[in-house]
Amino acid sequence: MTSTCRICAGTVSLFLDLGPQPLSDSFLPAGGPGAGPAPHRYHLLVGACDRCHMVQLLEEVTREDMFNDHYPYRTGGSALMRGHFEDTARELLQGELAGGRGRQGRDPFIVELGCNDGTMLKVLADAGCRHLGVEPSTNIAATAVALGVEVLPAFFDRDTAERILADHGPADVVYAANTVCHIPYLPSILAGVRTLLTDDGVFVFEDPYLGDVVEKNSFDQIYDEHFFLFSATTVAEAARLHGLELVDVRRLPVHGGEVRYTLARPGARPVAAAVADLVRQEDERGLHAAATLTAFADRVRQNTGALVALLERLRSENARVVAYGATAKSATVTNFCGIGPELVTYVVDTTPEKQGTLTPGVGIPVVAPGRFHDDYPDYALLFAWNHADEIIANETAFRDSGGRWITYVPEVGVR
Ligand code: DWN
Ligand code: SAH
Ligand code: ZN
Repeated sequence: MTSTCRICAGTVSLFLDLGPQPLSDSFLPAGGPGAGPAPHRYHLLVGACDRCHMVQLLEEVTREDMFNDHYPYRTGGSALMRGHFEDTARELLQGELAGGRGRQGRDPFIVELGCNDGTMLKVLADAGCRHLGVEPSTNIAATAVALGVEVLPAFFDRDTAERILADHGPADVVYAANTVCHIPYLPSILAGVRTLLTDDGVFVFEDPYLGDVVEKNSFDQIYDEHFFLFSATTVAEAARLHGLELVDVRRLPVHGGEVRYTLARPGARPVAAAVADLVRQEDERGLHAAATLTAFADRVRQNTGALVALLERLRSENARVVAYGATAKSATVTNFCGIGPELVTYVVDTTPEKQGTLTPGVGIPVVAPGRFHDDYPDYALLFAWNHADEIIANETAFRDSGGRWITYVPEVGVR
């Protein structure tokens, strides 16, 4: 099975079939008319381009079906991510957005794509920095606005960039976290960035790193919203094909391992040695070799098989098993493995919008942490494995009561 590459029009060949899936963030109310878990809607097929090597989905979900007036994810739901974005904002304020000589006295301007609840831009707004968030999920955008962040409720693309340029002038920085990989029409984003950036401006974005996903077997980073899985090799090529240059990369520990990419106009910035270093590392480990991706797909099937076997054994022993973190990622795991309420009684989540709903597809009830605290189960399957340190530190009484965490990244284990 193949599709056409969104970056270079080469042929994308399938290497991993994760089956029919619901939209990963389509939580539906547990009661009332039309209630029930969101049905399967698309086929989660993962492939790589034979020409530019970009890893991408073969089937796209319409953007308005994913990002709308009831998008449930809030960046600020994790202390780790709040800290990460506060650090990012401060680093930008001291670096690219510092006024004065480097900017020839201009009043610096930053545009954030997918600003979500404003966690990052609030720091810049409080510092008096000229900014604009672009956020199509209007319910979450309203939270950012309430914090004093300026938001354009729209999908960023080439046309939106023209509007922003006309209304605000050019941007010194376009920044995006966990957003660029969500956008199948990436060439339009890169065209928009070329429209919007000053001559020496930068496009900085961070997304889950293919290198970490393969190494840690974190296959649940793949779902409808994550259309691309980037590497230094493929981002460098995408930039080159679409009139920009990859000038820096930095690995980040958040969300199980990401890379922050910096793009600029060709020749406008020196290219950091880190770019060639990471590309060389990817070459040396054969990250884009067909054999590597096939071996990854084999490991996904093995590990998911081991997870289902463990949950079935625990059920046969009458152990009480729940899950923790109603993540978008977990839609991939539960629907691929067929893990429903018969194996996992409920899933705990702190997000008010998710509580009282059923998880997409398999329909596991989402409950507030109180239910967990009132009557600790025997096991909790950690869907929010990327927040393990924070969650386990906050839930020490669960372990003290004899409870155990089940993890499946990088391997299935009980701790
Ligand atoms: O890329 C994306 C990332 C940034 O966020 C989006 N496409 C969608 C979303 O993905 P996710 O849902 O897999 O993200 P998280 O950050 O792994 O979600 C954590 C979930 O766990 C949230 O629903 C909040 C919840 N949580 C909790 O209940 N207790 C989180 C923490 C830290 C906690 O202590
Ligand atoms: N930046 C935040 C949110 C990531 S979730 C963080 O890292 O936590 C992805 C966000 O991208 C959602 O809020 C979604 O509404 C937004 N998004 C999706 N397509 C977009 C587009 N074309 N332009 C701007 N934002 C977009
Ligand atoms: Zn390609």
